Amino acid sequence: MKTFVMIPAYNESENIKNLIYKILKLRIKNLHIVVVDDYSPDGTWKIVQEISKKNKNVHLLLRKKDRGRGCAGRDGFIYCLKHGADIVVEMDADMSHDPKYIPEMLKGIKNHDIVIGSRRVAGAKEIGRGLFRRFVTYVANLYIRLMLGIKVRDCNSGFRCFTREIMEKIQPEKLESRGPSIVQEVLFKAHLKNARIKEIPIVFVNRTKGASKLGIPQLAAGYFMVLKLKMLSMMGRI
Ligand SMILES: Nc1nc2c(ncn2[C@@H]2O[C@H](COP(=O)(O)OP(=O)(O)OP(=O)(O)O)[C@@H](O)[C@H]2O)c(=O)[nH]1
Ligand SMILES: [Mg+2]
Repeated sequence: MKTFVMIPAYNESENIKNLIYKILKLRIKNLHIVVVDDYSPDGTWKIVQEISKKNKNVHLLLRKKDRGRGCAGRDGFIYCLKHGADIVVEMDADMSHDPKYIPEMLKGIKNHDIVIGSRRVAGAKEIGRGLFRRFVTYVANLYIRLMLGIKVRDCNSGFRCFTREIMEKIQPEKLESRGPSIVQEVLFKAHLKNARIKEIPIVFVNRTKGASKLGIPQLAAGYFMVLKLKMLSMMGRI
């Protein structure tokens, strides 16, 4: 079983090294890491490049145009499939997603298509996030669940594990989101393919280093994307 951990990263020079070594420390057999960096001005990609020279299981996918969380995620998924991944784990680079949950995800994926590291099931916790930020996520989550009819409790989690089979059905090359709405687009497309989805509780820790890339334009684009996905599915186009 070849597992790829796919990490989109932009200006995460303060986090990326720690994260990579934390994942490697898990000593999971046949695990590869690919960091998808959009030519970060802070040199995140150089750090990954250095580590990859010493560790053949660490890879850098450097993208020089077309910046965005969505485009990076799409190219990352394509990379994993092309390099023979049986399982793909996606996670953020900012240390909000603790790699310690990866073994449990890999256990859960044995009889599911997707395992989500969830902030909204019993036992989950969110640390360090203000009331306003949590409210923004709560409203977005409600909107997505109602619009797209998804039963998943945490539709905004970017900490997920996929089988190759479901990833191929999602068809990463056809993903349209340029920004963070790729998270919901992937979930909805998987839902339309009747994916068996499991949520496991995680403790989510707000980033302590580096800056957020999520702003009002990205949020607005996300709301629009959900509307578009709903329309396309009603027209039978997806
Ligand atoms: N390659 C690439 N990665 C990105 C881009 N924008 C965000 N990311 C990465 O995507 C992940 C999620 O981005 P964050 O800025 O943490 O967004 P968030 O988790 O929704 O919001 P906060 O944690 O509250 O700031 C992180 O690993 C980012 O480095 C981008 O344009 N290109
Ligand atoms: Mg984050």
